Formats: sequence, C-alpha cells, structure tokens
Amino acid sequence: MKKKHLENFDKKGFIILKKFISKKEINEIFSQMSEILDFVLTKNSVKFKKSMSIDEKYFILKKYSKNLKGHFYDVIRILDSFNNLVYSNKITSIIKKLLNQKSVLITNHRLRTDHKKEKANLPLHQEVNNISTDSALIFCPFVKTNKKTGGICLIPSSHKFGWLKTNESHLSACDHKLGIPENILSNKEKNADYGNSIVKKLFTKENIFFPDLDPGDMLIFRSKIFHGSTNYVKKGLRWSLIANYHRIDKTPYLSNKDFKSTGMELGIPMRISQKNLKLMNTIV
Ligand SMILES: O=C(O)CCC(=O)C(=O)O
Ligand SMILES: [Fe+2]
Repeated sequence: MKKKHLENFDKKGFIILKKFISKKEINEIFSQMSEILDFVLTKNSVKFKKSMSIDEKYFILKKYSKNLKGHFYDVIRILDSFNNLVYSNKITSIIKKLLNQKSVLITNHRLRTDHKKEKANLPLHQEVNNISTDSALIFCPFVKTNKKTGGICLIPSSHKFGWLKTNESHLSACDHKLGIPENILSNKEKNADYGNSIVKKLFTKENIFFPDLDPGDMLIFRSKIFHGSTNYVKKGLRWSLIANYHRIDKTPYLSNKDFKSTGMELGIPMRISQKNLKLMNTIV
C-alpha cells in the first residue's frame, strides 16, 4: 500500500487497486457456482450442457424456477471460495490500513449481478443506514466495466460533506426516483428537487466519474461517497463482488445501549434508521 493511496482515500474518498484479485481466485468462485448450478439443474431434470457458461445456466434455471434461481443466488453468500476472498488477509489488511483499524466488521458481502433483462443498477446514494456510520466498501467486477459497458460510477470527494439528507435518503437506494446517473448525464434532472442544496450541486454530469475496471481490479470507497450504477449493456451478466468493512469505533450498535437496529442479516441486525444516525453523526 502506497502513501498515495492513503492520501487519495482521504482526499477523493476512493482508490483503485489494479489486478488485485487473481484469475485463479475468480475462476475458483465461478467453478464452484457452476458446480452448484449443475447439481440444481440435474436434480430437477432440466435440460442443459455442463459445458455451458455460468450465465447460460443461470438463465436456464431462472426460466425453470425463479425461486430456485433466488436460492442459488442466496447461497453464493455462504460459498467457501467467495468467503475466503471477502475475509482474506490480503483484502482486510489493506482496508484496516485505510481505515486505521485493528479489526473490522464485515457485512453485505455478496456477488451482485446486473443484466439488460434483469436490471439491478442503482441511483446515486451514500451507504447510509448501515451497522456503522463509517466504513469502506469494495467493488470488484468479474467482467470488464466502464462508462461504455455500463457499471459503477461515483462522485469523487463527495464524502467530505458528511451524510447528506435528501427527500429520499430514508429509502433503500433501489427505491430512489432521483439521482439516476443516466438522467443526470442527459440533463433530465436539471430541475430536480433533492431537498438538499449540496446534493443539487453535487449531482451534475461533470461530477460523475466512471472508473475503468477490468476483472480483478478492486475499487475501494468510503461509505459517505455518493455512488451508483448504469445498466450493464453487454451480453452477459455483470457479476461483481461487493462487501462493506466497518469501523468498530463507529458502530453505534456496539456502543449505544439504546440503539435500535433493524434489517436482519445472518441473524444480526445490520441496519440503523436515520433517526438513530442523527444521534451519532451530523446529517447535513
Ligand atoms: O452494483 C451496483 O450496481 C452498486 C452496488 C451498490 O452500490 C450497493 O449494493 O449498495
Ligand atoms: Fe451502495
């Protein structure tokens, strides 16, 4: 880890580590996913070929049963190769240096997908309402993503303003009607009322940055950075590993006896409401 990275993480709120995850690590995850899909499809006597790609098998399973596709997607979170990577010393040691912590709490680790026919891209949002009020997130696409293909984008240095309350910040990002990168880029949100003058100034075409990421590259960004995504327009699925690494000393769930958390994940309440957040932090 270079000094430049620490400086950029503070100044810009994000860094990109090129070729950080090896082909072997990505292939191991895909190979285990393929094995699971082969099992599920065979068990249900669904016609397919073992030589098909993960994406093909995924859509064949979805066609057969949306429920089973959902179950397959869910278990990726408890797959050994996937967790080996998320919890690896290689990743956590970097995050700990960036956050200046000896330990971190890890939530929301998952492989996210996005596809032309299965849109899961998100409007610009801060990673608000989480177990902590300060964390670092990783975003590692397993396919190439950039402005052209569609993919993650962020507003550099937007973390400097702290948590910004908008008319929609109490909602999950997927329910936001504003902050849609495509609309901002085509000037469709010029007259939007975000309910926050700082956000209004931040959400401009010029401010949105699309990192150019190859499989294996790792983007690390602060939870207060505004980030979102555009729909992936290439043929397959945009598989991307994400995980959220929290600071112990910014986790009110641990320190405040009156703290109310919601949103169970793996048996632990992982979300905090903005009402609670207000007690701990300044919301502008
Ligand atoms: O994968 C994406 O489109 C963005 C993911 C994200 O920001 C989130 O899940 O909070
Ligand atoms: Fe997010």
